[in-house]
Amino acid sequence: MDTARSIETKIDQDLIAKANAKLAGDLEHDYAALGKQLARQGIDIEQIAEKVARFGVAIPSWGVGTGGTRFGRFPGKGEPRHVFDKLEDCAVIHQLTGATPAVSLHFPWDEPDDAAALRAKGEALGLGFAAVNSNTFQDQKGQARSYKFGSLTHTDAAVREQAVAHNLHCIELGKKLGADEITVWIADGANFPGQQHTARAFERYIDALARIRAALPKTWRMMIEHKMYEPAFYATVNQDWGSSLLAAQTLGPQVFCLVDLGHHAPNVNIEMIVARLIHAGKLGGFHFNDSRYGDDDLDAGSINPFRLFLVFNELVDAEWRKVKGLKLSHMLDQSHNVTDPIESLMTSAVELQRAYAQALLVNRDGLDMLQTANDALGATMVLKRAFTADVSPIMAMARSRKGAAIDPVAVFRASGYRAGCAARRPAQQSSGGGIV
Ligand code: RM4
Ligand code: MN
Ligand code: MN
Repeated sequence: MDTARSIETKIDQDLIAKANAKLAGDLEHDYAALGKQLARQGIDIEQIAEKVARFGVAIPSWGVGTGGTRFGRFPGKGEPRHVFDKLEDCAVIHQLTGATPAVSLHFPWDEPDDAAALRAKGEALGLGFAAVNSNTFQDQKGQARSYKFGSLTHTDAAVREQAVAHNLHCIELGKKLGADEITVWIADGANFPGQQHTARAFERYIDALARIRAALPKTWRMMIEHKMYEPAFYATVNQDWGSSLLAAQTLGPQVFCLVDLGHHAPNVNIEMIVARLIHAGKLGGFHFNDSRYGDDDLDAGSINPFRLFLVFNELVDAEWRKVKGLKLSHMLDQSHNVTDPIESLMTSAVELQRAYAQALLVNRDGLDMLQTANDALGATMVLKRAFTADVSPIMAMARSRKGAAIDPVAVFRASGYRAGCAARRPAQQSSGGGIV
């Protein structure tokens, strides 16, 4: 969805236009200079800019509230109180970046009293609904059975039943909102060797997922998300991409693997996992974030931008090879503990576009030749050349042409939006996502 279609703009469009006018001259100059530089490599900057402009990533509704750790949470002023407030913040992110046209909701955190009203609000704000997420990793008030020892893979069939029913409910809600995907991440696992029967837990996982899949509309996809550890510290049931792929293959054509960049051991080669899942026709999408040690949920590109580039390099390569049936859902999954979530989400979306733009600069035919000739240094230099290019003017131009902000953070700060939120949203317990 385009910002131009948005009815309720939260930040004065005039403020954006005025701020852009001040920067437009420099941007034209930088864009033209980069265009000349790329032309010498046979690259048409306009083609890159068009692709970057079309790139969108979904905002996780749980990311717009201040995050926390198990040691504490330090909420900022003007946090969203409920899903409607969250949508407004997401609309601001999209208004200023033009890069986040959809929102990924998490139930029951975002459970609406009136799904039609929520859908209408999204439409009014120019936002669509990406994958819905089920939550069977926390007990909710009034819930009959506890997830302390698992959900979809629990030893007690009644608990599994409850967890399946929740997922079916999420699908129903998603249908009402116009979504067409569900992401299932479970916390099920064990803290101690021997606690859980490794093989049987996985069998129960497949059985429960098969029941959810049976309720999927034909046009829907289910994505399953692996995670190495946390909250289970010895083993998780869907621990790694191998388990995830096995489950997705067993479950058939509507089930795909979702890669959350933070869900692997620190030195794992994620770009290779991406390539393998593409090969298997089972890569469904991403939860983008960055990490140094574990599932840190830091801002995309903030710790290891080269790794992010290498992931996008695989995606662009697959596009270049015209891999059939590749459909990817891009989502952020981050926790913002010390920054304004809106600022973090805006810059993260831009960092994804940066990695994408850089990957588009890779001379694929040249790389192919160098690889065939076993020219290791030459080949790696092709990637480095693309990665070290400053493509900022491309993203800025894409934003400017959409009426979004050339400098989103500066406009956000000048807009007083957060102070306005603080005045109209009295502090209270966040409605979820801010606490994990
Ligand atoms: C998990 C996982 C899921 C997300 C929850 C909040 O670690 O990344 O995708 O739904 O956190
Ligand atoms: Mn995730
Ligand atoms: Mn995670």
